[in-house]
Amino acid sequence: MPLARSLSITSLSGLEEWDEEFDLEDAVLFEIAWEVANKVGGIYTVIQTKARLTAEEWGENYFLVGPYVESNVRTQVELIEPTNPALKRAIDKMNSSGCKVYFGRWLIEGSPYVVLIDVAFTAWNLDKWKKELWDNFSIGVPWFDREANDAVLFGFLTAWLLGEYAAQCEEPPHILAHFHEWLAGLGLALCRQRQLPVATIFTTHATLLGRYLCAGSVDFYNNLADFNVDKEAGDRQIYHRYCLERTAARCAHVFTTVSQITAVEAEHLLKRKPDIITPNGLNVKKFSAMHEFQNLHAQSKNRIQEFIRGHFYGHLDFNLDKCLFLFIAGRYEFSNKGADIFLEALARLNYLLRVNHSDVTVVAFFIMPARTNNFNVETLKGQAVRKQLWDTAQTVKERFGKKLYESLLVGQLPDVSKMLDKDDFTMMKRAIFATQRQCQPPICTHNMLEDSNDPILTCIRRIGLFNSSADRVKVIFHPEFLSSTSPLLPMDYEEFVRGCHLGVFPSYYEPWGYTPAECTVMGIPSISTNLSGFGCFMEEHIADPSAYGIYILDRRYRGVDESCNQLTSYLFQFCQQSRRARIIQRNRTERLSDLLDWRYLGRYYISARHMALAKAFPDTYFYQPHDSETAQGFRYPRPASVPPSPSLSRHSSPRQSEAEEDDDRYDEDAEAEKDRLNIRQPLTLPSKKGPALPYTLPGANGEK
Ligand code: G6P
Ligand code: 1S3
Repeated sequence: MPLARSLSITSLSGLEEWDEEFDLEDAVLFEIAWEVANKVGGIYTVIQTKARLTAEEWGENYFLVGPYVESNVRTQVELIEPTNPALKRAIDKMNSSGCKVYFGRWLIEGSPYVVLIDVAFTAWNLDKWKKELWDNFSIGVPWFDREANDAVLFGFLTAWLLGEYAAQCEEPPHILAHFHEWLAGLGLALCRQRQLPVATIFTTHATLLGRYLCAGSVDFYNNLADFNVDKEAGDRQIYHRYCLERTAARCAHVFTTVSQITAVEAEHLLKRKPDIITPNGLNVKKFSAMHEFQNLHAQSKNRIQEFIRGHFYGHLDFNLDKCLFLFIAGRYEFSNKGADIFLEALARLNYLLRVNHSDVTVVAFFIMPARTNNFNVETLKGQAVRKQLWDTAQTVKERFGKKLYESLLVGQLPDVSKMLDKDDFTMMKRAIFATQRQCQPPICTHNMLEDSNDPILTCIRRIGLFNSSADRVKVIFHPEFLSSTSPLLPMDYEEFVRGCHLGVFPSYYEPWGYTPAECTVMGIPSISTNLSGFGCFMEEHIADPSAYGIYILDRRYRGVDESCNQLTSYLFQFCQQSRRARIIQRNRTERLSDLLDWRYLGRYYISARHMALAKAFPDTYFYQPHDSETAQGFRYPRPASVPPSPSLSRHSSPRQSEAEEDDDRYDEDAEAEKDRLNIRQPLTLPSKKGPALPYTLPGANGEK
């Protein structure tokens, strides 16, 4: 009996309702990626956060396919018997033919089913499959490229799984397979070459060549149309990987990417214009109390302040209450992720704060994993010294309290001069002496394996930001992802972000950029760029992004030095805001969460799937192309509390007079309600037929 399923996405604070009637019949969805239950980078976040919505839509007919990695399975997956009879037969057949394929539930929101394939177990097939790859696609994969070898194994195994599943179905099946990134792309090409009854989608989250070219000294965006792609890929020894990626993009029924800017890049580098843009969403957590996220900020900030007390022991000559925490985090690609211009801007900010005699201190964290051999002694010692001071204070407090209590018991006011004795003073003096330090507080929390060549450390040596007393900008490089079990900074990433004041992501190459999106849904302002998918998306949907704490740096039309100056000025402006202004701004930032929720953005994935089914099975499915004339994108108006005058637009982020400084008692609810009402004004909404215009690229040359 065919199942009739369709999805209705309901209104999110002013964003339009969307109802797409599309009978999925008996279709089955496989979503295939190397990062299924296997965290490597951003694709894991896409799949993991989207799972709940996709599982709601597809129910029992949704299967994620990824590699079997024992350590991940032990902590994230409950292995069970396959639920779908045809899939069970397919898996049994593969397992009896020398494969190791597992079935389970991924223990994340939505608890989707996962099929996990042990690629190493089938490595005995590698040479045979490489020959087949050469014979059919003329792609030769060198023996030394381990990642590409894994891609070959994973590709052949996923195509085998889909083919076997199709063979085990009693009725001709309608299979939809969504492949992510080049590592999974070969499975798609094989499905097409073997003419399997599979509708295919390929999503690229970054092009291989784009990432490599940007990391070098190439003027990427001005030369996009002119690159000799084969030569460039060959020069970088990634020609075989590039061929796998390009083949998947060319063969897919529907080709998608995560942003408009990457769509242009894909068109030039992969030679196919994406059919639809599928921006990345998040699972937005809504609190019952409106300002709970503000309380969480205060709690997490306290924990970061504790760490700072230890890290800067002996040099705590700045006011922690006037200290702002900035951070950059992500894959360690020094210039692609903009760590280079962030450092340069910090040096300029340091100068500006000094000459303006600012009482603000900035601590900038760099959270980017590099090769290390553990924490360094000086950093660990800092936390130990802090702990010792705390323990000393507690001991003295207890002794003091006891004497006070005993004095009150006998009806006497205590003689304050006798409350502390010689031993107490000795203990306190010893604790103070322990805070003496001969060196500056460390920049790096770990022992780096390549200390002398490390790009962040080399740059810090050049610009001279050494955490000295005179510096208003301090730098801490934590070359490892954060963890709540760390002995140094025991916080997970989410807690850390909540406790910071501003995320700084001045990327040069960033197809989407989850880091600023994560900041937004936690109500933390961020800086991104108009070369990142996220930055462009926000620019398009918000009338005055900076009023909402979304600062978008111009890296497209300005030179590096100019962008750096702009970044410095954003940072300096941010440092000049009062506490009250920061609180108002955080409220506004958090209000944008709905825009980044999968409940809103998931529709683009839904459209891509419908498009692919209609292309592969035209007799069963019909997809109505969107009316590009009437569809309009949603746009958040500027907040009601921001004056519309252009003369004030420079300071569209809320600023207060000196008199209001530090006064965080104000009517947050009234402020929030005013802005919310403004957001609910009648807007030009996207067509109910499908996604808003900017995400459908008319005239795409998808092949069937
Ligand atoms: C939140 C808390 C306030 C606190 C403020 C600090 O809004 O609810 O109680 O004063 O954070 O803000 P700041 O930007 O100075 O960290
Ligand atoms: C890529 O991961 P990255 O950090 O290497 O995919 C992410 C998910 O689509 C995307 O957010 C990011 O910009 C890309 O670069």
